[in-house]
Amino acid sequence: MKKIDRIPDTGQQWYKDAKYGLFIHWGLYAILAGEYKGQKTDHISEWIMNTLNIPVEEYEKLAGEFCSQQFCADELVRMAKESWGMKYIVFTSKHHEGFAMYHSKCSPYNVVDATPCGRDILKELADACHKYGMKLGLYYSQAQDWHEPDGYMANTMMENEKPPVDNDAKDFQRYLDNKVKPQLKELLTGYGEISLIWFDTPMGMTREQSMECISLVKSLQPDCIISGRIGNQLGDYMTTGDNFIPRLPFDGDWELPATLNDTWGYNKDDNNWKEPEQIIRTLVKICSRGGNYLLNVGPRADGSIPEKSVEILNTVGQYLHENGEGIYGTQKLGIYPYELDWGEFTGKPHRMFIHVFKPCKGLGMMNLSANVKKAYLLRDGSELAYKVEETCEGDSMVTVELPQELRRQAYYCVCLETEEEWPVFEPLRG
Ligand code: H79
Repeated sequence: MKKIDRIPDTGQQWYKDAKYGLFIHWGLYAILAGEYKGQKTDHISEWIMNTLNIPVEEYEKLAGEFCSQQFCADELVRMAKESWGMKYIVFTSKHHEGFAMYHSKCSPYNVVDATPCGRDILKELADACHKYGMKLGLYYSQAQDWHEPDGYMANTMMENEKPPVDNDAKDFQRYLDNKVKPQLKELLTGYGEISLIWFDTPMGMTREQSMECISLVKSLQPDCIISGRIGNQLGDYMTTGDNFIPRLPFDGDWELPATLNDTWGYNKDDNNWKEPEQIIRTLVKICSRGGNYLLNVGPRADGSIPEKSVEILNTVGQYLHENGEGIYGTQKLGIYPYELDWGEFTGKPHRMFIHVFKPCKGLGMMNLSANVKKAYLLRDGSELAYKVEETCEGDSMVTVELPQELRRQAYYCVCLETEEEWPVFEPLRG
């Protein structure tokens, strides 16, 4: 595929400043929790219908078991905002399985009409987001729909047999006109302000078909951001590969969608949780390269959030509570020319933030050229001594000195106030 160079821009300051959001993957797959008729899936759990070849008529029956009695949108949104420090939420309104997690009038395969509890989950979530001033985005699988014969990857499956999917033989446009567009219209007219639509896996969609979705969204809510995965490079920002971190700063708006374990939807057997420290380092790396981190939780079928997810996110939230000034609203700096195993940098005009991940004797930054006015520990404002010098080899060098007790610590942030708007990282020279 040939890619054109273009700097993606959402034009939305809230998105550029947000840095950290909550992805929620919740659908019928949560009922199976990674296992169907005694068989466990090796893959991401929301793909179980496809990977274990479950026929549509069988999978549909799950809706009759969906009970969301533990789900409390108010509590979840409050926790995401206050404890976890997240600035936006993206919720799966319809994943590849084709099931709408809101009251759709154009498909009875939805959480109100097809389940015993009949609650409009999206309505509850949207109300809570609007109450707490949390930006709300909706994941919508526009190309894959395994419930509709004309959706990509939908099979007419026979027991224990999986014919290869011939996506080309489908009338994809018919599905787009009859389900996608009417549902997008419902989502953008029935739930108040929607700040982002998170399209995914465009597959064979043509440029015209991607444009049709975009035009519809923008005609209903002009400020609504379109994710990179609408396809044909027409998104408002660049979406990285799932769980892939760009090595270098990227020009333009971008976002990394990521998991806390190895699945998006709930899987009862997946305990491969990342450490909170790893999440913090990833968040800082992403900020240092100019992006946003969209981090996932997969609620259980009853709507409860796995305790381990809560624990990890709470710990990350504490870092943000103390050091958020060095995360939210920050921008990428230039490319620092040396490997640093102890930290990463983020910036705001006249302020450079040094996030420290390891116990250090002092913070020495070779090839950093800046007129430093002040250095202080971000969490309490206590001033730190520093030296600005030139090495014997003629390179610039800034060193922040650390008091004894800080030398033993990790996961703190130091702010350098500089005369210059942006510090200069001098390139290596021969
Ligand atoms: O919503 C999450 C994923 O379900 C969705 N994007 C994120 C945000 C996604 N859709 N497709 N993919 C990710 C790529 C998936 C590829 C695989 Fe598979 C699914 C690898 C293993 C399971 C398909 C089935 C390819 C091999 C088996």
